[in-house]
Amino acid sequence: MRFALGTTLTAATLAFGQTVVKVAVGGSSGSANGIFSFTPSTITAANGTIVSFQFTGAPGNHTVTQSSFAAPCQPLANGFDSGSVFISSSTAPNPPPEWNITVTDDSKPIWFYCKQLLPSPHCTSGMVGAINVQAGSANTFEAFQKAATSDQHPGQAPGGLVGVGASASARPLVAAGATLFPASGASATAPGGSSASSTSSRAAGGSQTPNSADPVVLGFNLNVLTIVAGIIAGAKLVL
Ligand SMILES: *[C@@H]1O[C@H](CO)[C@@H](O)[C@H](O)[C@H]1NC(C)=O
Ligand SMILES: *[C@@H]1O[C@H](CO)[C@@H](O)[C@H](O)[C@H]1NC(C)=O
Ligand SMILES: *[C@@H]1O[C@H](CO)[C@@H](O)[C@H](O)[C@H]1NC(C)=O
Ligand SMILES: [Cu+2]
Repeated sequence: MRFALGTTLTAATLAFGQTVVKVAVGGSSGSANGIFSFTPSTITAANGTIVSFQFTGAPGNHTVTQSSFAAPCQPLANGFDSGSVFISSSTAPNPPPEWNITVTDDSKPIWFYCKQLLPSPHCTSGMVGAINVQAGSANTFEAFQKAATSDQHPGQAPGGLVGVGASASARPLVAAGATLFPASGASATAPGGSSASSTSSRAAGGSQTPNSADPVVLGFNLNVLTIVAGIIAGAKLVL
């Protein structure tokens, strides 16, 4: 029984882990990495780690969109996507717009880019990032970023909250001073101008709206249930 309780506490630590890694989205004029950047551009993040994207690039209009090593500026099927966060002022709101994703599989690299095309395609300027690049692999961040600069047409198809190896449970938190596009989760423009509805499959673009059937939401609820059950079991032990 002691062992069972210990296991439950481990699950609680994973579900509510304290490890948070912040990544700045976009730079400002004069930033060391330029305007079209994620800083840091590479991070290592174990399962359960929250990667907290801080939209501090101002003025700016940026996304965090999952891609792949093979196609750095194209959305990955079933990938995550923040949508566009627009800041008009040259000073980012404080606190800045924020988007958290939680790493669910640290065994493979997670590649991402910014979809924005204006004033020139950000991905083509090297606005890409990576989580858990594997040491010794030929798939280096430098090779990924170099490949990004030769894609002149970054893909615009919307992704979802749940990605491959990392997932969000909500859209970015955007307070006064910033705007989220698309404004609502249900509508987004797919390539070719057709409208992707919330009923379309994730592979075809997916939905930005958290769905109670999403694995991440179910997983969270199951974890909460596990913890509650564990606390009850623990209480019984004490009694
Ligand atoms: C920000 O980018 C999105 C996606 O391209 C676009 O829909 C939106 O109009 C842009 N916002 C502004 C204010 O330029
Ligand atoms: C992280 O989670 C994934 C998916 O469940 C699993 O394959 C991987 O082994 C986990 N990593 C570690 C270090 O346990
Ligand atoms: C992101 O995660 C941090 C750490 O758990 C939390 O303090 C913050 O409120 C989260 N932000 C959002 C927008 O959920
Ligand atoms: Cu950008």
